[in-house]
Amino acid sequence: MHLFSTIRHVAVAFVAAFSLGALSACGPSSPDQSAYIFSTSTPDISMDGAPNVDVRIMRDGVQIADAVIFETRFDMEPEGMEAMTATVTAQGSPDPGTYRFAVKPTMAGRWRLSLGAKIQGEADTVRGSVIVMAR
Ligand SMILES: [Cu+2]
Repeated sequence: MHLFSTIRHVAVAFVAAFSLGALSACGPSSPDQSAYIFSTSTPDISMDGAPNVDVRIMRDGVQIADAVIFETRFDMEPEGMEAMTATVTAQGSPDPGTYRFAVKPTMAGRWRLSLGAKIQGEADTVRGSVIVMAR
């Protein structure tokens, strides 16, 4: 289980790195990642239980309500600990355009929630992340 989880994380990291490379090369088939803004209304979360992180995805000032989130990763990259990951579980949408995730930070500090989504009109996966502070 742990090994599988590690392999999956490595795979996700590789895909992310590849996407960045494609982006800097301005490949014609890569989606316009920079057009999508990922933000959170829950920048501060508790160390207790499984707090919610709410993420909003916007493009051109419009909330994206039809995203299908199929990749999630919660890690301590903002503190230089990218290898430290913790549980993240999708909780659906509390309102259209907001995506909720229950997380279990194992250490106080800044955590990054990275998402990969299928969005209508985009052939490729759209990726983004938000940073929250666990106290
Ligand atoms: Cu850590």
